[in-house]
Amino acid sequence: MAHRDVKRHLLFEVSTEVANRVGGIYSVIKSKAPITTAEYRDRYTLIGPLNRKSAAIEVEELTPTDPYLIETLRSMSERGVQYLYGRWLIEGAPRVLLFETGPAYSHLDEWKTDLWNVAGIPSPSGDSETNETVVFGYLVAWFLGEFVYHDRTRAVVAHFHEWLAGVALPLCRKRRIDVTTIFTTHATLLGRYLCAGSVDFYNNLQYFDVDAEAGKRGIYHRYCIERAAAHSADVFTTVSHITAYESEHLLKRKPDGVLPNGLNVVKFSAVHEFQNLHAVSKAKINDFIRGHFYGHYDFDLDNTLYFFTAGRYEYRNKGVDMFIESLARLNHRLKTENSNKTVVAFIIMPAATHSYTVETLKGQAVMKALHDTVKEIQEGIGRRLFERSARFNEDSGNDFTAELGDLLTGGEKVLLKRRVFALKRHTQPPIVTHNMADDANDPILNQIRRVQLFNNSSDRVKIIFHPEFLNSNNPILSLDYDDFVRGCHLGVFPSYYEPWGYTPAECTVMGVPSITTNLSGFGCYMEELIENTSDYGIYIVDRRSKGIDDSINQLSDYMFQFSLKSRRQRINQRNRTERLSDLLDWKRMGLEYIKARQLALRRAYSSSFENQEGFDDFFDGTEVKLSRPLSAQASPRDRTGMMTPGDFGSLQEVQEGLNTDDYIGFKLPDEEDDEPYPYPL
Ligand code: G6P
Ligand code: 1S3
Repeated sequence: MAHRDVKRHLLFEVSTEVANRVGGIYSVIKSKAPITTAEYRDRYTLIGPLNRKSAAIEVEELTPTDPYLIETLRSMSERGVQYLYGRWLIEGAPRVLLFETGPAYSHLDEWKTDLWNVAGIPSPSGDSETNETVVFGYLVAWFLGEFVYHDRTRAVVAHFHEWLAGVALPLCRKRRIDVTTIFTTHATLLGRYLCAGSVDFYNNLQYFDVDAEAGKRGIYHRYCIERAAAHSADVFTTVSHITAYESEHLLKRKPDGVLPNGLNVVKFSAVHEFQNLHAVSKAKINDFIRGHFYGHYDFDLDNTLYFFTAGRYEYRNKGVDMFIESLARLNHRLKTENSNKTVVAFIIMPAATHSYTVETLKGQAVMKALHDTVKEIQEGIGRRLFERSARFNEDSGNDFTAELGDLLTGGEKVLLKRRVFALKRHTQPPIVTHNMADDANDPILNQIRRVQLFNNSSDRVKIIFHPEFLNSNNPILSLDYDDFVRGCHLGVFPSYYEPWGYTPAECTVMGVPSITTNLSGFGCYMEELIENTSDYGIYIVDRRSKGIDDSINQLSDYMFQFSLKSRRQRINQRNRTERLSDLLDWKRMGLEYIKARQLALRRAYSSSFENQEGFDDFFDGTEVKLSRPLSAQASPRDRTGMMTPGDFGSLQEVQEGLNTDDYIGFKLPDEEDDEPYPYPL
């Protein structure tokens, strides 16, 4: 590699979710933007494919000012490449370069042939996602190659997320493009596919015949891209130790380190503000519940707890199977123990639907009509009460209190009666809020049918399946996801496959307790950091060493124990949960990204470090401050101190000699060899 200025290096971060919400990676790069732009300013650019619909809302076009960038883009556009360069309208306002893939499809066949020739990666026709990946990858490699040809002075770090952005990695290596590369995988293709089936994944990871498994699932070519990306990168990382272990066995490269996901933690100036927000949001959920259960609204909202699960609809991977079964057991237990609590469990997972059901809309409409009528009558009564009080004459000999008995007029009584009659219904309150495209085969509905949680009056656990993400324009539950979370009491995420898991992390920073598992990156991370996690509102179900039935019982027991808490105890627990948020702040988590970039620079431009000032100075230049995570008295077991996530990872010895022998929080089972293949081939 040429001698380049590593201190003023540039950073390009490449992902298909730049200014384009698809899933978790969008959350990663968007929430990380403030700290990355604070560190790099205009030396940071995110690169993604152009999705005109979302870019129209999220991106403001800019004219490039960097002479090398201008030169590169001019040369590419002369050869027909189209792009949008601009500012992503999010906190931190990073620059983005979005390539239009459509016009470049004229090169598709040529590039596919090249990919086969240079990297041995096949790309069969008919897989549009792979075609998109190939075109995008070639555009990115083209851009990087041109850019470093024009800019010969500064070092360049190119950081790629997930296989969908990975095609450029083998190209950078084969073409010897003078950049240093990082590849971060947020899951593995095979991991996701294998876990979704009925395989004992974690106990057999080291035995899978990866090529055969990928072939059987029709994803061999995608798997090749992912594996090539992992092997071609200067630095290979993933989001948790559990996924590092998985990557080592399925992608056959041991990650150099773990870059856990952070959040952009917003602190309120008044500490108690988040508790007030809980009460405000809960009142909105209460309104929805009154409508949803109209005619069967026979439980006390003051003694009702809102549990929820949410995320991508991956029935088994996200543990929805286990959640529903545990709810059935919880229902039984609450009934037998004569509990006065009602649990309403929400499942928020998008599925194919044909809009809201009439029954769901009607529930909200009749409750709103009642509410409006009561408000009108209330105003009438108020006016009459005021008049009577103002005009009351003690000398009249009339009894003032007796006169108050007929404040409600005959007309008002009739109107009220009509509204109350409209609340009658002979059907059960619905489980699902939408007309499902395939009701009969929906796995969530079928599991609910199997355990017979039908929202009967006698049930202490009620279920509401909302198969669409929430937003504040929603006609029945008008809350943005974050506000909905704040209004709930407990998030339940019993995932089987969860490389990180933003959902419980988001609960934590909002001060909402949650249940996760020791098969999720987040769960392992918290378990490693805090001794008594449940005191802090992080309940971790053991899905690793326990059998499925025991795990379900543990989950059900956690929920039951939670139902026993008094309001005061819940408030105290929320305070403790919220206090953990510093642990998840990018100000802390982002240090791992810094270390990964340092390692990448050292690996690719080692000669450039010789005349640079010391590594420590270099590192200091980033000006990232670490805040002490927890208040002194409330500290859980003092494992945290001033440690950063990297102290549990492998990038701490960033200069040399990485130690990835041990996956913290997720250790390899003893490798007893000569086991038969885990299941029939
Ligand atoms: C917050 C509010 C309190 C409210 C409480 C309800 O703490 O500040 O005013 O009483 O929430 O908590 P709960 O767990 O019963 O929803
Ligand atoms: C992945 O998204 P998912 O929900 O498919 O990436 C996320 C961001 O790193 C991660 O939190 C999640 O566990 C992964 O599964």
